[in-house]
Amino acid sequence: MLIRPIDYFLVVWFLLVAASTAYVAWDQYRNNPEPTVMKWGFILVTLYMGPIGALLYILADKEPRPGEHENFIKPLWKQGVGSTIHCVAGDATGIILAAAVTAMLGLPMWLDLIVEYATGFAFGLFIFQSLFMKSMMGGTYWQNVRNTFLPEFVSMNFMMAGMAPVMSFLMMGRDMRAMEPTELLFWGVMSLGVIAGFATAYPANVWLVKGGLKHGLMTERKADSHARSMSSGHHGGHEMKSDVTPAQLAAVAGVSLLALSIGMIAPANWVNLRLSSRDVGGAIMPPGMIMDRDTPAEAMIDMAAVDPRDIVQTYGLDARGDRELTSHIETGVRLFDLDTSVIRWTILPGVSVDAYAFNGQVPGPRIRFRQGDRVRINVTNRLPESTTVHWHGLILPNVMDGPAHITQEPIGKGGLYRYEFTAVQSGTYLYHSHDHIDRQQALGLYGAMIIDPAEPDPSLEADHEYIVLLQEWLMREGLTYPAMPMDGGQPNYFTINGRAYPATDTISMKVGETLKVRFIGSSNGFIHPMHIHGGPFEVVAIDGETLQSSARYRADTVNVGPGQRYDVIWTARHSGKWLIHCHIGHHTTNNNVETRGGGGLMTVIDVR
Ligand SMILES: [Cu+2]
Repeated sequence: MLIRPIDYFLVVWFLLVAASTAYVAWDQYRNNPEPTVMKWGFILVTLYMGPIGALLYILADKEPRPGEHENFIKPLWKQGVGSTIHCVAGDATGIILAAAVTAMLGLPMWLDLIVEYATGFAFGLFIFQSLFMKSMMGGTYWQNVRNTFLPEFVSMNFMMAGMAPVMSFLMMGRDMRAMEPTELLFWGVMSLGVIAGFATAYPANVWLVKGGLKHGLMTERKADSHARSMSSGHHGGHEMKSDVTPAQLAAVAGVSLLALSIGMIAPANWVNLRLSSRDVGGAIMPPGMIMDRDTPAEAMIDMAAVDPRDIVQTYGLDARGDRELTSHIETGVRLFDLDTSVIRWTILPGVSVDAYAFNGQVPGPRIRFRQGDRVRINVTNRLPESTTVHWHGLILPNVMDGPAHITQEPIGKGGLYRYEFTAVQSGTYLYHSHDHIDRQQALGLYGAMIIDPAEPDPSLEADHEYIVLLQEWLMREGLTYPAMPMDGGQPNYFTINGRAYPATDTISMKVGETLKVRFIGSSNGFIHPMHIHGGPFEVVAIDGETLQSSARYRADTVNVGPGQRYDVIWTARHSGKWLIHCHIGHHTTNNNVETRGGGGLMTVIDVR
């Protein structure tokens, strides 16, 4: 599935690659008078470099008019292209094959690079230089290995000096799908890496050809091929006589080694090359996240985008969260069913987030039962990762409490856990994920749990009741990341009951009526000073605990921190539109935009 703009670009790029490669292959075999090894060199390099490979072929090697190839390829820059093509065809093939294999094996990046260098060098030296060129160079295979070792070493070093940083920075960059050979992005990075490697290896190849240490381009005509009549642009024949001194060669080889070291080692200053595709492959990180050389894989996985490919259902504005969950009684136990899955959830017209959801809704369904009830909740996990559920604030047996690895083994993908307890308290509570809580609750795994008192208390009742479940979201470039108080994790959308203003509910009531608002701190890392316009309310319960009448107090703002609950009773004193909203201005915007007077954590009480 195409999930980022780069994916569309890559589809176009690889169509161009296919067309370019087909053209070069067709033209080489139909028209171009040169040895088979060079035909294959250009075909392979065009496979890696696409239109750029085709461009080099046409400008430097394709016979412009019959009989002109010999003269056409003579300029040194073209000979340099031929020599580099030859090097890249062998080296890059080895590097790309090794990269695909090491990624599948899950080797750390630093080891990948070493294996890739060794494989690339081996492919270039033992196959492309020594084996394929043997017939042209004369001599035995091992003589060829000896003769081509140093030129190949220099060329390979410069090529890897260009290719390695491209791979390190992009594979371990924001979009680590680049580490997975099953992703188009991986092959895109390989393409770009080969282009960079070609550019860094080219100057050295020009020098090697000029010095007679490497072959450039050659002409070989079918009619006289049995006579092995060949001509190389720079030298009269394939017998190369080098005028390079040992000191010159040593100096160039030394610098190539330096370039190689920098290309291989320098990126380790910025990216964590100890990680493998198995650790972080496929993760897409939020823009602005600090990722340095010691950022652990777990930190990256924690903050990574929800993979849109995991979404099982998409919901529009007609779907609501916090719907009361139906239950049935079985042998005296009240049974509820919860399941977790990845959904796409609409928070505003035209704005959808990718969420982790209980029962396909954000917030999860409202679980309501009575003090004294025996309750069993079956939780089935359909997330791509493990989870658990914690019943926040409840007095219950330890094994029913939910913290992963502390009171229970996490519920694996497809697994089920039965939570069962007797409700001894009453009031406003919440339930939420307690496995990878930093990530899962911030992506929507929470819901209200309302326990009605065994003995109704009229002083806690009002004409209307409204539950406010708070959450922050981070949505950028069509991907949803768990919002957290971290660099790169700061939220840009805010919801009450899964909707941002102006898509939030409007509460309708009449002058003189009372409204009980249950504020629930279902938010994961942010405190919201929740304020109601039109005069103070009375705080009647905190964290599910009913306040004695002497302890109740009047206020117009309560700081709702993560996990906290405030039950307040507000009286409609005058008609009009009165706001419930968070008093942090940024939390009443949608992606920093105010629509119809605000956004985010705002809802209207319409009093008539
Ligand atoms: Cu707020």
